[in-house]
Amino acid sequence: MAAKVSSGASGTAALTENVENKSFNKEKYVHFYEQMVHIREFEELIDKEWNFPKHGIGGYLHLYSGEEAIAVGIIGALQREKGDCFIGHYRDHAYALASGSDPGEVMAEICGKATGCSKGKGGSMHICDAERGFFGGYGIVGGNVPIALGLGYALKYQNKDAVCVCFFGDGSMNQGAFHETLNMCQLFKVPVLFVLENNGYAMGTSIERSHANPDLASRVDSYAMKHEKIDGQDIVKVHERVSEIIAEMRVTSEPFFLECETYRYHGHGAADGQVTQSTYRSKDEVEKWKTSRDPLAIAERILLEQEALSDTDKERIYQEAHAAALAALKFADDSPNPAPEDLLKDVYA
Ligand SMILES: Cc1ncc(C[n+]2csc(CCOP(=O)(O)OP(=O)(O)O)c2C)c(N)n1
Ligand SMILES: [Mg+2]
Repeated sequence: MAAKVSSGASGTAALTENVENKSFNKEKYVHFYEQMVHIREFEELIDKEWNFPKHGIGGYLHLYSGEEAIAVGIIGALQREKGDCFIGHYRDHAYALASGSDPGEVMAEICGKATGCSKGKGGSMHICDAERGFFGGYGIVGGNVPIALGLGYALKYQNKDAVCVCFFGDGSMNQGAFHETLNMCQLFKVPVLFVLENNGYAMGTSIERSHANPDLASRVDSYAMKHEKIDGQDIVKVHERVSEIIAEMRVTSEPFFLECETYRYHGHGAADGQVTQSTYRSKDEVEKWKTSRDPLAIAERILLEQEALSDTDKERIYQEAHAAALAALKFADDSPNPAPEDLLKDVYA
């Protein structure tokens, strides 16, 4: 079944209404917009280049294009100095880039180079940057969710007023460990913000075909956990609401479940091209999301309306982002492969 294009803030009037009641921080949202453009250009470049053997991009590659407002809006609400941390799944390049990781190191990891953030031993699904509080991407669907409970428990144990954010997809919600985690997290009052990136599909299977109750946020009622569903395409809505939720979590130390409605533009993985993609979702559906719900276009409209961005700025930001992505790829291409004698270093035996 098709993922409905949400009626969210697709019109200008709704966007204005969304920012009118807040003291709109132009500088912050221009920065978020720049981050989203950088992530989009980075990923679109990889999409073009991934099958050229010279880059050595091996294994899996899952792109985040279309979902950028979630990573940027939420990671932008974290405070590293307090000890906030986060963990993600395999669609993970954007988490690192949103937290300020070096794009060259992220690209080098994707290309399996020694200069990569996981020393070239993890690849695309295992980007991490513990210094920035990013405890990694994970290839096992739902595998990161119990780890988030451990990270959150450590924060509580250390008496920090910090939170752990756990990003995952709709597919994770049908894993047993997901449910054990939510039960324990609510029982022990552990400050984990569970962020469901609901893009309507787990690989080629729609929500309607795989979830007995397709109202996903309501499923956590079983654990008496607070939950909410928001439009994941509007960076202002995401960031403002998440900032409020996190501020409350710092005081209560209780978990929260946030469903963000979103859409991925590319196939599930780089090998799932447009041809296979059209067997489970129509080109028309993909186009509708791209043209009416694109997070970058929504941010642009808000910033133009607020006179925080001009067409010239927009052009410059895109050029800079494209140049940065090319520079990251060059850094990766010029970097050495991991040395054979380092094979067993930095890995668990
Ligand atoms: C435990 C486990 N089962 C199956 C897979 C194969 N698999 C990889 S991604 C995926 C779909 C997950 O979809 P979702 O959680 O909605 O995330 P999305 O790809 O939509 O971001 C599946 C079934 C896996 N990696 N791990
Ligand atoms: Mg999904």
